[in-house]
Amino acid sequence: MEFLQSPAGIAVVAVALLAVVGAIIALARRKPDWEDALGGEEPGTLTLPAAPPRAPKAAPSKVPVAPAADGGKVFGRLVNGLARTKAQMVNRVDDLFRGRKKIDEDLWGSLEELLVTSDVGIRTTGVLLESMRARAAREELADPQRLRDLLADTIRESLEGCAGTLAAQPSDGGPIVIVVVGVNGAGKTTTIGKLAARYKAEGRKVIIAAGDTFRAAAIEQVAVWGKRAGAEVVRHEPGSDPAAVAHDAVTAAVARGADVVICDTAGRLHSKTDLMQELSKVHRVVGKVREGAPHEVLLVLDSTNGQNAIAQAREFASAVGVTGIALTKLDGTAKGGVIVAIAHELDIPVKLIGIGEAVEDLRDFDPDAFVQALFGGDDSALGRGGNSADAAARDDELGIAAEELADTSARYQG
Ligand SMILES: Nc1nc2c(ncn2[C@@H]2O[C@H](COP(=O)(O)OP(=O)(O)O)[C@@H](O)[C@H]2O)c(=O)[nH]1
Ligand SMILES: [Mg+2]
Repeated sequence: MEFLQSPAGIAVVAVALLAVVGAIIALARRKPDWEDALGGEEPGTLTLPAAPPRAPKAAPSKVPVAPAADGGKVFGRLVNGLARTKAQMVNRVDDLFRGRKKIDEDLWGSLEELLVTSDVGIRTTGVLLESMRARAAREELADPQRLRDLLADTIRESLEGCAGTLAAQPSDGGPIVIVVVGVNGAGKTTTIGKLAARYKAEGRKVIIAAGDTFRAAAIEQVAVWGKRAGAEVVRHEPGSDPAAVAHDAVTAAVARGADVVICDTAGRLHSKTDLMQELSKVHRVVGKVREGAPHEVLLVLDSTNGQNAIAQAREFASAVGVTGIALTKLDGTAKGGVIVAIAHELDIPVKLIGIGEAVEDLRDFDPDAFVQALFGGDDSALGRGGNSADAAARDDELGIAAEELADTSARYQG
């Protein structure tokens, strides 16, 4: 104690105290490692570092992860658009497999019935099931739940085989000529409008030929879409020769350096023979104006027609060479399973799908996204109403009176 009261002792205690305080300060100021990783904000303003990613719980399913670059919005619309088909097909498959203990003939039979009644069609269902049975046997599958993945895989494989993309811009620098065909009401004009808007957004100059001259309202409908998309419309009087309209549109496109010509056509004439003759004339005439045209003959099929769409496709394909299919109105139907039949039974690639009435509802057909939207687990988008329901709001945004378009469309339909 005497030592502590001596000057030397006081000095030693003071130094010792300073050392301890210094060490405490140094410790307090040291940044934790994660703070360095986050870029070293001031302590106190930091939120806790994110928990490390969890390891996947189960073996990853082969169903691909939803593309989420845009926060899943685009994919969400696809899920929403396919909700009815999902309910008809996939939710019933889930009900079928639930509680089943083994894969037996009864299960295969029920699955067959379910697919046939989902517009997959008898023949295509047969092919799908044959392939599934072979794989189930090869992989010695015993759990019915595994058949769900197998069904998704088998459907994806068949869809991959039929997916295609629109013809590329011709390398000679001239316009690409697209002729759009299909029965009345299939969605030709709407698809043309959406397509024109898409090309336009890519910075291309678009001309639309109002080639359904059979009815005045059809020409007006094209004019409305042309205005909406920012595309020039070439039109003649109602009742005039559609081949002449197409001729003038392609001539104008070549002369003015346009990039894309899209020709609308009639879907119904006095007779089917008349219609097919008219379409082949359009085909010949655009080929005369521009060598190699049409570069694309797009057949628009209405998915709500289910199996009938297949019969229509066969007729058009045999009369005019169809190079691609646009399958519309998938949002309004439980019959989307027809796309699997189209893949199997027609030798024509599906290039576009329509999942609603808004411009963004025309999509390149992506089999992976399609199968994910049907078989994926996220039902959050369901029940929010169809894609058509909120199309009107966007129509306003585009500066087009929704009534104007609906009215023209209705008159044309009527
Ligand atoms: N819900 C929905 N409606 C569509 C789609 N495509 C077209 N339609 C509607 O189908 C109707 C007929 O379309 P339209 O383009 O006039 O058919 P067209 O006779 O072949 O030219 C119109 O009311 C369109 O808005 C789609 O993908 N989804
Ligand atoms: Mg039309």
